[in-house]
Amino acid sequence: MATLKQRMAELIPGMRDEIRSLLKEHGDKVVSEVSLTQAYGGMRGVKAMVCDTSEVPPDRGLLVRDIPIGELTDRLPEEIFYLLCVGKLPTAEDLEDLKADYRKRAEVPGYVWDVLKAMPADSHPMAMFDTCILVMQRESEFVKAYNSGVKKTEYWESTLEDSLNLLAKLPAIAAGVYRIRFNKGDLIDPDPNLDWGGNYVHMLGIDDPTGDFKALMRLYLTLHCDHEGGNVSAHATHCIGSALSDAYYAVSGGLNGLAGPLHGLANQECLSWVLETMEKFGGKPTDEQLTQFAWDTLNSGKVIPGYGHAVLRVTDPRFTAFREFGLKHCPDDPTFATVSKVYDIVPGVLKEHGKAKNPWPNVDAGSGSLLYNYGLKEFPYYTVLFAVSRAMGMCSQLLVSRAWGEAIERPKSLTTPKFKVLLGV
Ligand code: CMX
Repeated sequence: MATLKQRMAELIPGMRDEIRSLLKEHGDKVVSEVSLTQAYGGMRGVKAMVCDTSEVPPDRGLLVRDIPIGELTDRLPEEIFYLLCVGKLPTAEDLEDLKADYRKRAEVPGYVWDVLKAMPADSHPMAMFDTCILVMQRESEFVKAYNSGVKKTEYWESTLEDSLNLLAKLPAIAAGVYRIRFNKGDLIDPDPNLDWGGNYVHMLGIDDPTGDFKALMRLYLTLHCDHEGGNVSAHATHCIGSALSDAYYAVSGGLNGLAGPLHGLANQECLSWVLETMEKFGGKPTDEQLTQFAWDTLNSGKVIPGYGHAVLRVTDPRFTAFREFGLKHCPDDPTFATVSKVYDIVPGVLKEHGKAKNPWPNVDAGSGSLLYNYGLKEFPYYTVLFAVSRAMGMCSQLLVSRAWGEAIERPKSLTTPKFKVLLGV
């Protein structure tokens, strides 16, 4: 832990100076204009927030600290979190240090299991997961530091403590949600010899004779790590954190946004859509059957899950990474083959439909079929996997914002009559 903290401590003064002088010299320059359509349309494209951990150029997809996500697929999640926070991949020594640090912090307080077991049996796994995070808010080191009056310039240190304490526990909590919610038997103890992602797979308890499921999960945890600052979950985390709420409040709040069907829940919806086509047509549908099914979905006023994106305008490189994994490990699996067929057909249908600005698949289009193939069949659980990974992005963004001392968020809203007055109509 000393290492990640030391590296951040070395970087933060320079980062603060850079932002301070940028604001001093250019603070009144205009970086974005807002149209009425944008004000009513989810602020799409308005450049009004900062995120230094990652970026999503529409024609390239996710860059984590300028590195294309496709070049990071062999990395461990620990390396990704380090990269998000520090801007560079860790050395072998730094990596070992972070792994050991996670191990020390991994024990989940007993009351978390009590709360989980007391929740209604039909609770959504995301509601269970978010509740576990929220209930641990009493552990916050930031709150203790804030109440004891530490200086604003030191807020990031206790935020790092909270982030590490929280992230270290997420694999056990997420695995516990799976086992309790889907009646899989007793909780499985962590294996002190395994890394963060490896332990998650171990504690889920899914049979993995070839080790391919573990490889898939490692890929999954890497690919979902972050996606710049304006998506619902990142923005919600950011907004909550700007009030100096601690990481437990901010991350659980952000994950509640991830649980929406237009965001992270799309992976559950997408697999269910794919399985529906297979059930209806007795296996992999033909081109004509799938085209008709896609049109039926659109004509009933629904979206095709896993397709479209608010920022991306090309096939999501994270979808490509999952597709390459499937082509290598399970090309003949019927669900994966149907996902491939959907990829052949749906972009053409969406183009003809003419509404979606991006007819290409996003990250949620293919991941479910792979999980399903390896025996993780409870698809309401899929967004929890997304959440475990995305918590790394949320924590790193919170940490960086707190380190440079961002202001509380407070954009100005207007009533519809006031907008009319403003526009002179
Ligand atoms: N199927 C049908 N219609 C779609 C569509 C899709 N996959 N994607 C966009 N559209 C529609 C929108 O609903 C919108 O219609 P209205 O004008 O009637 O409201 C129109 O096309 C224009 O939308 P857009 O500007 O292209 O897309 P948005 O930025 O508004 O929305 C997103 C982006 C992701 C919410 C949307 O593409 C969508 O609903 N996709 C399906 C759900 C999904 O896969 N979400 C996961 C995204 C990744 C993630 O966050 O995890």
